[in-house]
Amino acid sequence: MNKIEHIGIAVADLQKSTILYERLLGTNCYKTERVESENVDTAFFKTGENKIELLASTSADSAIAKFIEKRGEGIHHIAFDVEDIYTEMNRLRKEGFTLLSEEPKKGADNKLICFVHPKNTHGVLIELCQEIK
Ligand code: CMX
Repeated sequence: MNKIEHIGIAVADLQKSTILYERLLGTNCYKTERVESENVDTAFFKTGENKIELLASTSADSAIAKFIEKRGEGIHHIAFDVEDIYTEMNRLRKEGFTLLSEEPKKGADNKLICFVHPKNTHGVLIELCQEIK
């Protein structure tokens, strides 16, 4: 894995949280995007080499809605940039990790993504993401 690509933060109100993170980071959100397949609206910020992704649910039964209901707002996942997501998924399968999808999915910000179950990783949801070239 190359580097931390972004940290995902689950929020209840994307508009309010975007204003707050713009004040916090001293930089404007550079992109908002709805990801239908994940039932989320996202807002992205650049912080040097890395990014912050705010995630708000668009449906009551989404992963983000369930997360906030159970654990409240906060850090939802850490995403690692990978060169080739298929190679990395195979490597992790062989290492015994549980991947949350058989195939990569199209995620926000022009990425192919796949998640690793947090039960394998000491309670931290890990995302692999590969830039779509
Ligand atoms: N980080 C750490 N633990 C998490 C978690 C997270 N983000 N989300 C859920 N969990 C924990 C729960 O607290 C619960 O723990 P306990 O068993 O100790 O109570 C356990 O995982 C099972 O959780 P659950 O509420 O029963 O939820 P599910 O099993 O239905 O789903 C998960 C959990 C991680 C498999 C599911 O959220 C998933 O598939 N996530 C991947 C997709 C996703 O998160 N999409 C949103 C982001 C999309 C994007 O970045 O674009």
